[in-house]
Amino acid sequence: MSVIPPPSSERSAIESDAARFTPQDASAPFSVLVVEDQPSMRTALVRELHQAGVSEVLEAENGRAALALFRSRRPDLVLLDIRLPGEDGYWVARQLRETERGEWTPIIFLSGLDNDLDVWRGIEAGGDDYLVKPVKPIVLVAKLRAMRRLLDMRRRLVTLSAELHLANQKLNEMVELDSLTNLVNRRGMDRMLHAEIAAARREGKPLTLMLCDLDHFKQFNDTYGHVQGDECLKHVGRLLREVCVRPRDVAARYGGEEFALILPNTPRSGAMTFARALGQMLKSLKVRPPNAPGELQLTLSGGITTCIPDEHTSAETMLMRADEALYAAKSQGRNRFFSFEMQMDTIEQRQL
Ligand code: GH3
Ligand code: MG
Ligand code: MG
Ligand code: MG
Repeated sequence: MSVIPPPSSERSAIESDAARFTPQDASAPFSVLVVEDQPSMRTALVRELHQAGVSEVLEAENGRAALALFRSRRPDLVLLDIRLPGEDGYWVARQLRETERGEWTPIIFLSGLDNDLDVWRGIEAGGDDYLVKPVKPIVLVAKLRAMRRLLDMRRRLVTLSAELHLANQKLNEMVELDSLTNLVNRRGMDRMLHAEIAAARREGKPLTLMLCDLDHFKQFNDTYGHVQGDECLKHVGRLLREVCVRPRDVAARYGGEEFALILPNTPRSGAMTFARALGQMLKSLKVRPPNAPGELQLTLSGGITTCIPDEHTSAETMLMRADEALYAAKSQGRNRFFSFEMQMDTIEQRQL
């Protein structure tokens, strides 16, 4: 059996165009795996493929060799004979599809004449098209083109959907970002707090939530203007980001001049250390609005709650508790941290 050329009449009109399999991107390599046990048929197919401009042709004479080549070389298309010694073409097609997992390589079956059932079973096994042997070169090239077109389209779709996925991710991040301070916003904080409560509950680890509020910030705005107020918020945002050194610590802008810190795996003692460090850092942060008489010292008050979450713990209960603690810190004179669990409004705290 050999590859037979198209009749001369068929060739004349379309020969120049059809003789070569011209991929859309001519520079892109295209490889074909030929699985055919008959040497003469295989040789003829390989020759035709080379003539058609296929850059790489791989050959296998049985199913197992085909599978090994497919796995190691990943051709762009497979020409697969149905009748093979040992495992048949249907088996090979099923194995190839299983190997791919989510990818797609066109498979064109090679079947004998008058074998409609072969074709049916071939498509059922995962084939995409078929060619009747002996194969006409013009039909072979036409099918290669059609498959290449589908393959290109699919690859573009895959690229597009990956880009879309990335854009979506970016959009989600933007939706959860506060544009003034670049900290996570309230929406992001809510999501992360829910997630960290669930994680801490699962792991049986302590979780600390801290709500911080700048002291007398209205007065600052009224005296130095909103623009200077915004600058202050940016400084504080940077400082909070710096103080969150562990990868899962989150600093968020809760709203206005209020900030929230989510500190996973942080017990009361750790929360205390953290509050001290934050107080020290804030002390060294000096701001000087142009219309101010000199450097100004910002202060903030913080409400802290720490717990190992159980089934009654929710983001709402933790926020409420931190907010109550914040209120206590404010009413006890500001510039301090307070926690009901620790009753940490000590002299030391007052000196922060
Ligand atoms: P307290 O110590 O009790 O917290 O007093 P406070 O003045 O900080 O609190 P209050 O709630 O009375 O006022 C908060 C002020 O924060 C009001 C507003 O001037 C200021 N503020 C809130 N959001 C922004 C913002 O995005 N930019 C600026 N510049 N100021 C803000
Ligand atoms: Mg055969
Ligand atoms: Mg406030
Ligand atoms: Mg305030």
